[in-house]
Amino acid sequence: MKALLINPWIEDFAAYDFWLKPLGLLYVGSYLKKLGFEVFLIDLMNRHDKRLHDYVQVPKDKFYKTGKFPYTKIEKPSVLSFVPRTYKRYGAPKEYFYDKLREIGKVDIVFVTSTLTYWYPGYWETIKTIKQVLGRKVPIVFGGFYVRNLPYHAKKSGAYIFSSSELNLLPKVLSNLLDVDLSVEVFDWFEELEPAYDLYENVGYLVLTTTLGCTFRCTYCIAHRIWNKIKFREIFRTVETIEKYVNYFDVKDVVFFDDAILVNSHKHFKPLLKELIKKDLKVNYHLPNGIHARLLDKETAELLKEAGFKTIKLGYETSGDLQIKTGGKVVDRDLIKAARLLRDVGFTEREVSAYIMINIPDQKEEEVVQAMKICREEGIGFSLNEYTPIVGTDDWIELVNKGALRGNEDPVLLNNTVLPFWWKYGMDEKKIQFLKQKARELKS
Ligand code: B12
Ligand code: SF4
Repeated sequence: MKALLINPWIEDFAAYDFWLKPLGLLYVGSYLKKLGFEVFLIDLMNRHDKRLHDYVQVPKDKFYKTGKFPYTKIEKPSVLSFVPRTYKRYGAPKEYFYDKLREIGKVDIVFVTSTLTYWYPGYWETIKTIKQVLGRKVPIVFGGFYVRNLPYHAKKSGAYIFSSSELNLLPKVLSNLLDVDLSVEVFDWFEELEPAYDLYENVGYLVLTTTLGCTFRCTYCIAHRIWNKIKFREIFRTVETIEKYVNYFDVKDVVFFDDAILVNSHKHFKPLLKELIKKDLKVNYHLPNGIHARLLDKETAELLKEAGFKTIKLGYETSGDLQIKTGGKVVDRDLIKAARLLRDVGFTEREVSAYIMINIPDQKEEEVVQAMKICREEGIGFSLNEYTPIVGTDDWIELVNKGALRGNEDPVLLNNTVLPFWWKYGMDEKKIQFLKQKARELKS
């Protein structure tokens, strides 16, 4: 039987390919292969697909194969009409999608993934297009973070929703949908499978995760609610996967998406780093998903340097009382210690930077400025992320309880770019712009 995987479009005011790969969907691909499916992939967000150049001018890579997506200007959803920005569909043009769908031809089932909740218009448009081309009879299974977080909303896309992270539920779902017997023993898919990168003709970089879950409980984050507990993949398997695909695609950049890569590091990340150093694959490694400053020690810093890490993001978020109020994962002294350890082994501010969030509920402007100053004093960079209340987090529950959110907002209204234009409980656009200007001054 033939299965088609699709990484859908993103519709938003802004989007950047900061090493974006549909990791979850690639695991689904591997699982389907194990079930005996012939699997195809259309990744509408793969800037490194050579065929894309036949349809559109693809912006050149910026640093380490990241870069801007091609886009088409589109009309805003009516609920966003008040936002004075241009709305865009990022990714491959429609003609590319039509051609790819026609080329692959008849399939038995389609799988569409999702990530950020407020990107749903792009996912829905993708599903609509699939139906237009393949007809209404081919079942479309829709999964990923948005579907898991907002299943009732995702259902309105008209696809069959899979709102779990447990891939062992797939055989039963598929048996029902396709009316065949696909029974398979429950197995540890995260350990035994690897993301099915072989479905690509070309990629610019590799993205992997060596763990699932997080041991912290930050009030603004949902990651710890997605997986019941933290899971580590055996080191030798991760190394095997990296080596195999680095050689297969001849890529120079390998990216880790882990939420908590430093947890239990003497048993996990340190031995992994030592193996990667031994292998000497001549690639750049990147950690774009804020690591835990408190868990970083001298040995890890040295190993990161020796292994060839080029991007290290530290999760800092804010200075001030909110550090404890939001869960206590990091306080100033942890950040300072981590920055010094990394600087001592030779990392520069180009390689190490902290994520600072703006617009956390009850956050004061001074706290953001203070956090930026600490980064400057310690010789590391920083990037500002605008806060977004994620449905189901402690923050969101509190905001709903105190009436600062209704609880049933259209997900696009919770987009961090949109929030300052309407949400009177947080910072307004003027304050955000002031902090961004302050950031530019501190960086210059
Ligand atoms: C890595 C990561 C990033 C990376 C890259 C993300 C990217 N662009 O792809 C970086 C660090 C750049 C990043 C940035 C941001 N991120 Co982020 N990110 C993640 C993270 C940690 C992992 C996602 C992942 O790949 N997981 C591993 C795979 C294996 O899991 P999965 O995708 O869920 O797939 C599983 C299932 O869902 C299922 N599945 C998936 N697809 C499908 C499809 C089908 C058909 C089926 C059957 C099953 C299925 O199978 C998989 C196995 O179980 C998640 C948190 C998390 N732990 O999930 C946040 C998360 C998605 N990010 C989040 C946010 C808010 C952001 C930012 C907006 C932060 C900010 N304020 O700037 C930015 C936006 C970046 C951007 N423009 O892309 C939020 C989303 C909130 C929301 N409202 O949607 C999350 C949930 C984290 C959080 N804060 O709680 N992020
Ligand atoms: S913000 Fe980071 S440390 Fe906190 S729960 Fe989420 S993934 Fe874990």
